[in-house]
Amino acid sequence: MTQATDITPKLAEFEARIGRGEKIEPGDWMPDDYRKQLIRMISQHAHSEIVGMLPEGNYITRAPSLRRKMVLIAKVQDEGGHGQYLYHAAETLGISRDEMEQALLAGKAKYSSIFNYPTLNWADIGMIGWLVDGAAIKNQTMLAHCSYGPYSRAMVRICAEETFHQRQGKEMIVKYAQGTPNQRQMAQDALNRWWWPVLMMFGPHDSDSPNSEVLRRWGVKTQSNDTVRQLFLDEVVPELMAIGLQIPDPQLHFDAENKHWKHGPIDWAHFWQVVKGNGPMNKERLAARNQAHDNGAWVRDAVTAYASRK
Ligand code: FAQ
Repeated sequence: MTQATDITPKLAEFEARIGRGEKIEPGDWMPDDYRKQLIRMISQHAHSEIVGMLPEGNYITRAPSLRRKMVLIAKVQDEGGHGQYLYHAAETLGISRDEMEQALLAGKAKYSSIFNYPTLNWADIGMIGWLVDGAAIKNQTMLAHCSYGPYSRAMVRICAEETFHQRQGKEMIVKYAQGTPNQRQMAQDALNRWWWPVLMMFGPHDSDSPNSEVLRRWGVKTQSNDTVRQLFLDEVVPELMAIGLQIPDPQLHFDAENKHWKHGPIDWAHFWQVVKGNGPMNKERLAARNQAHDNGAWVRDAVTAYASRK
C-alpha cells in the first residue's frame, strides 16, 4: 500500500471527527500540518502570556493602593500560569519546553504585538486590563471551542481568569473617567495610545491571513480574525462612549443597516514592523526575558541536581 492511500482514509476520518465536533487528543492520529500549526499558535500564545507579564509587572511597586497592588500581583501571576498551561499543551504535540524557550530568547519566535508598547502611567494598567484582556477573551472564547482537546480545555480556565482581569481594568478606567480632570485626561491618553494596537491584536484582515484557511478547515479557529475583531468593537465602543471617552478614530461610525461599528483603516505597515521586532519595546522585552532566564540558571541547576540524585 502506498503512503498516499494509507494516509487518505486517516485524513478523511480525522476530518470526519472534527466535523462531528469531537476533540482531537495528543495520542490520536493527526496530519503533520495540524500538529505544526498548533505548535506554532500555542507556543506563540504561551510566549505572549509570559512576555505579557512585563508591561504590568513593571507597575507592581507603583500601585496607588494596597488593594490595587494585590489585584495586580494576582493578575500578573495568573498570566504566568497561563503561560505554563499553554507550554504544557504545546508539549503534548511533541515539542520540548526548552526548544520553545530558546526560540523566544533568540528572538526567533513570535509573541503578540500588543506587548511591545510601553506602559507610561497607571491608567495604562487599567486600559490593558479592560481592552487587552477584553480582546484576549474574545479571541480565546472562540479558541475554547477549538478541535484540539488540551488547547480547548486550557482556554476554558484561562478565559475565566481573564474575565476577572478585564473587570478590574474596566473598574479602574470607569473610576478615572468619573474622577478629576487629570484622571480623565490620563484615561483618555491611555485610550489614545492603546486603541489601535489593541485592534491589531486580532491579526491581519481575513484576506491577508495565510494561516486561517487551514486553521478554519480543521476547527482550530472557529471564527475569523475580522469576525472576532468585530465582536470586540461592537462590545467596547458603546461602553467607552458611555463613560465619555473619545475613541481616536475619526472614521469610526455605526453602520445602521448591518448594526455594526466600523473602524477606519488600520496601519498594517506599523503592525508588521512591530511583529518583525521593530516596535517601541521589542528589544527591551527580549532583554528582560533573557535576563530573567540567566538569573534563573541556579534554580534550573538545583532542580536538575535534585532530580538526578541517587
Ligand atoms: N502579534 O495568518 P495569521 C493575551 C502573525 S494573550 C504578533 O492571521 P494566525 C493575554 C501570525 O503569527 C494574546 N504576530 O495568523 C494577556 C502569523 O505569523 P506566522 C495572544 C501576529 O495565527 C493579557 C502572521 O502574523 N493571544 O493578551 C499577530 O492564523 C494581558 C499571519 O497572521 C494569542 O496568541 C499579533 N497580534 O492568527 C496576557 C491567541 N497577529 O506564525 C498578559 C492565539 C498575527 O505565520 C496581559 N492565537 N500575527 O509566522 C491566535 O488566535 C492567532 O494566532 C491570531 C493570529 C489570531 C493572533
